[in-house]
Amino acid sequence: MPRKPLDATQPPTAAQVRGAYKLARERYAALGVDADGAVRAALAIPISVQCWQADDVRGLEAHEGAVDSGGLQATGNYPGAARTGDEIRADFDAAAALIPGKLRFNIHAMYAETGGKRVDRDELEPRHFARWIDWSKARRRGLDFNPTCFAHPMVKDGLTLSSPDEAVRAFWVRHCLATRRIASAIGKALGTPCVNNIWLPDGRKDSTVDRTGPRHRLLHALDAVLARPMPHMIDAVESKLFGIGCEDYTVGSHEFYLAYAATRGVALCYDLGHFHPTESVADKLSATLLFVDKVLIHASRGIRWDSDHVVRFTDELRAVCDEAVRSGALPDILWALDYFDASINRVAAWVIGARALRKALLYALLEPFAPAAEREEQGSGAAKLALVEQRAELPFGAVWDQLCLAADVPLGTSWLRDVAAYEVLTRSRRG
Ligand SMILES: [Mn+2]
Repeated sequence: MPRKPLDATQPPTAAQVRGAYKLARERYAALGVDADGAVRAALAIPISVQCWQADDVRGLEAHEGAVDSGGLQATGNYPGAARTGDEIRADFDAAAALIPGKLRFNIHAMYAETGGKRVDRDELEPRHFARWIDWSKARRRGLDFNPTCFAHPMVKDGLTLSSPDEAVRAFWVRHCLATRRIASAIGKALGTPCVNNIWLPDGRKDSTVDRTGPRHRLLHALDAVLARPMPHMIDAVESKLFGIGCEDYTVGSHEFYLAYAATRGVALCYDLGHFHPTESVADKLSATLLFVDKVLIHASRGIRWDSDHVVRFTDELRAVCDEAVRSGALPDILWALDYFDASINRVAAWVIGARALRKALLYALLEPFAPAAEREEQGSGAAKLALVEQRAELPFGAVWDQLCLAADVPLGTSWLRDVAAYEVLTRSRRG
């Protein structure tokens, strides 16, 4: 008899999930871990999801005179990219129904909706984001923001806020000031502070001789942008190791922004894809948080030269979440996703990344780390190692399924069916 083909997207039943969870909860309780509490805590952590996965970082401007200004390149031509604000919002509504837990949305200045009128980036106002605000309000979701310091003719020789050209620098200072006003208006309208994260691509391709001048100019430009405190928003700054076309020198390096955030009282953004592959962001957290009040995590996944692959439940992501929980720093950490993959279904890319981060947070909250920490303190290295290693044997999957059940989102990979149905619906319209 021919065997029925296996359907890997077939989810477990609710009864199966409840049965497995009951046993798992006992197993964790025996190690001093409250699984119910971990599920609740993991669901309550807001994850800010990046709008730019929907449209390959194209933005909603006409792109008149847009230039490739370095460091950002979406690869792939999977059909169905969103073309308008309405399409991005509809796509995210579809994705959000498949992601458990509290979500925020994260937009860039280049997603302004100006009613067909050309409004340059230094003239943007809160009203140009009214549709994003209304949509977020209706869904009771927070909204985060970013200046867009790339893909614009005023990026000159790969430089923005660090340009030697005073007119260029002044333009980007005005743009960044506008984004802070917009972020403040967003935060006020939605009743939750809006994170405004400043990243710029400034750098040079090869054998940079003057490494001081651009950093000196960036320092003063940022001070001009951030001089006045703004209510209802949180300022953050984000470093990068290198970008395409600026392999030799990045003005806003890690050291630059670490020192900047510590001395200026702004949040520091760690993008997991913006470091040397052997460098551990997890290890940086405990040191950084001694000097910086808030850290913004951009969960992304670097592969060789690219920093923007879809987030997965990797060792690196787990290490960052573990460190956030073990150190007690969860209240000081803001979680966001930052990647864009144009080679696969973009709604699925959101779902996979957001579920992976939520999973890693739950995994961290379920860690029986107190006994291991005790052994470490007592100098029992082998016992600590054995206890840490035991974690892989615990029934984590049963708790994750329970979390999805509690959040009323599809179990296992059955969400793939929802994504496929949505794809059929939108493909006919988007061509
Ligand atoms: Mn980032």
